[in-house]
Amino acid sequence: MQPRLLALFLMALSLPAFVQCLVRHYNFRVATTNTTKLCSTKSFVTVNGQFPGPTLYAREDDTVIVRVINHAKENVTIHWHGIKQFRTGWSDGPAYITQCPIPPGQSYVYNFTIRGQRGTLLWHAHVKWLRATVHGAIVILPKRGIPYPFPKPDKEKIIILGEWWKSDVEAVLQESIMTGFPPNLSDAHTINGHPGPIPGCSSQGGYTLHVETGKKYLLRIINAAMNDELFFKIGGHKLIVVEADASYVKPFEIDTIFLSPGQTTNALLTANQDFGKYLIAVTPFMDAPIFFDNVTAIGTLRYKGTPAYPRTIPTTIPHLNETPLTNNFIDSLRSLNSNDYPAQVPLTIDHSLFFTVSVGLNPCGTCVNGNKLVSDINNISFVLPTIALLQAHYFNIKGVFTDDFPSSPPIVFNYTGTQPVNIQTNTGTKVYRLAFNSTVQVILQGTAMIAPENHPLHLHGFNFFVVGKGLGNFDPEKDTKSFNLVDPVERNTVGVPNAGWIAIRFRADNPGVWFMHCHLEVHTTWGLQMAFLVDKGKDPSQSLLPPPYDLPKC
Ligand SMILES: *[C@@H]1O[C@H](CO)[C@@H](O)[C@H](O)[C@H]1NC(C)=O
Ligand SMILES: *[C@@H]1O[C@H](CO)[C@@H](O)[C@H](O)[C@H]1NC(C)=O
Ligand SMILES: *[C@@H]1O[C@H](CO)[C@@H](O)[C@H](O)[C@H]1NC(C)=O
Ligand SMILES: *[C@@H]1O[C@H](CO)[C@@H](O)[C@H](O)[C@H]1NC(C)=O
Ligand SMILES: *[C@@H]1O[C@H](CO)[C@@H](O)[C@H](O)[C@H]1NC(C)=O
Ligand SMILES: *[C@@H]1O[C@H](CO)[C@@H](O)[C@H](O)[C@H]1NC(C)=O
Ligand SMILES: *[C@@H]1O[C@H](CO)[C@@H](O)[C@H](O)[C@H]1NC(C)=O
Ligand SMILES: *[C@@H]1O[C@H](CO)[C@@H](O)[C@H](O)[C@H]1NC(C)=O
Ligand SMILES: [Cu+2]
Repeated sequence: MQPRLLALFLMALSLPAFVQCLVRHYNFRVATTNTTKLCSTKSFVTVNGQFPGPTLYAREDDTVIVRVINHAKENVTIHWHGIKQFRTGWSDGPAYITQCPIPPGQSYVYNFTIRGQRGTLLWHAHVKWLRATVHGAIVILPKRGIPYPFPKPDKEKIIILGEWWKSDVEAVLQESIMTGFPPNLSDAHTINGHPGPIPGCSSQGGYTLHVETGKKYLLRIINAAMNDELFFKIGGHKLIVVEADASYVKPFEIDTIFLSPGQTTNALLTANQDFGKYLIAVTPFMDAPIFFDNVTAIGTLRYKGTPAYPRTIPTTIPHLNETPLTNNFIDSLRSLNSNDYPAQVPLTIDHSLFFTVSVGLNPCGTCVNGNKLVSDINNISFVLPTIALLQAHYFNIKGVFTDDFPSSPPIVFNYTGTQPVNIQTNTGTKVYRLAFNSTVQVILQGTAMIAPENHPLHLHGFNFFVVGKGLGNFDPEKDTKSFNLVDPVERNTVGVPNAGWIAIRFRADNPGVWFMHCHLEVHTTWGLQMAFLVDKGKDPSQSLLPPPYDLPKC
């Protein structure tokens, strides 16, 4: 080979190193869309006119630039759920926590780099209840040339589970705020926007998953519902779970997936059954006997080459209160913890926190019964400020928040026993302050107040390890002994079991203000929220980047 050609050849070989990290540009046009589908005629807000919205594709280490242009009448923000946003808190998205919302007619550029994560996440609006229709998938592929740590699938399919109200979702929220009562339950669950049968609504085609015999599919499953934890099941087929919340897990086989709102999972499906149609069921889980939201979304898996009008092969539909089925799934999740993907569980703890999560009742003069349902962490129902917390922190604006969020509840009681006589809460805008790179353990303790329920808690800015889980009251002597500090699952959203507790650990290596809240939107609305303020480190590379010039003002 001639020297010049050889040089070119060598350059071509090394080229992938140069093009490995890309900058990916997206335009998100937020606007009001009219629909006569989905059993109602209404206008609702979407991104680029799509429901669910567009998929954001990136590889690990890519920078993502999304220009969000607000053509709707409502204030908008977008949250990149599960993306760690290292030093880029300005791009995290929760309204009045990291940014003021984008007003109608304006735009804002989200700019972040994806590091140390690969798998499926979701993006969604993070203001009021807009995320009901403003959401979509985030697909993070491994770096170029790095394979999946599981058999390569032939095809990938995104499956987004949602909830649909026939009426306007903001009206449902407003009605609940006015009355003090729980908001109306949704009218349907959806699979990629298809509801399947809805009572009192002429049947519309459900979602169809087309498969070919012998092929292997990677299903990227996302629970984008507002208030419902969901079971997902495909008749006649097993699924092999390989990832949760964009972290690899030790593969395990199961027939029913269980996801809380905000949780995502990747599972392999092999099309190894006879030709035909198989039922896909998406149905809610509620182990507290308060509501009976039992509308199942039905879809079908269909083999290519199946003759016309085959019989659909059924599946047993999980019961509303089938707690053991949820535990089958949750207790199988373990970090992959391989050489390439080690589980870096903090083994020593700088901040040991104990947070109760509850529902309460506060006086409300204008409400129907003179009181309203509220929700709290350590007896504080969080009040959203009118200036974003991150802005107040960065520019040192006084009077927006205080940093005295308590590390334990004010009153010690039998959390999962009889409820205390006084079920009122305090209100406040408080953060818990953490030194840069300190390690944190939080015991999230459910209580029996008013409505003991499973609360899926979501933390922004970090992944955490779920080191322990149990029923009843957490016992520091006994329960810490059974913690898994070797290969606990790493994720961003975890269910605090009904009348039980969960233990999480993380390293506060991301400076900024990071929201933690229940991902049941109804409880977030009622105040089940707080924020961590993580100080900057000594090195300039350990501080928040300056705010972008187009950061919305309020
Ligand atoms: C949607 O419907 C409303 C009320 O019927 C109408 O005013 C509006 O122009 C429609 N918008 C679009 C984008 O069609
Ligand atoms: C994104 O952020 C990086 C790092 O701060 C900066 O260099 C770049 O100019 C930004 N890009 C856009 C389009 O704002
Ligand atoms: C909520 O449900 C009640 C009872 O079905 C109904 O009267 C009311 O109009 C609903 N509210 C909204 C905003 O859809
Ligand atoms: C859903 O629950 C309601 C109220 O408990 C019950 O009347 C109805 O039969 C249930 N529907 C299904 C499909 O299970
Ligand atoms: C707390 O209440 C539960 C349920 O009533 C009871 O079983 C348990 O023994 C109580 N625990 C303590 C420490 O009193
Ligand atoms: C919560 O705070 C309220 C108001 O200060 C108080 O009355 C109540 O006893 C507290 N409850 C608990 C469980 O700490
Ligand atoms: C955080 O602390 C750990 C353990 O001491 C250390 O290994 C790591 O380098 C620190 N990270 C930073 C960014 O300082
Ligand atoms: C939109 O946000 C601005 C700034 O926070 C606020 O003043 C305004 O009331 C909001 N508008 C609506 C309709 O919520
Ligand atoms: Cu909750």
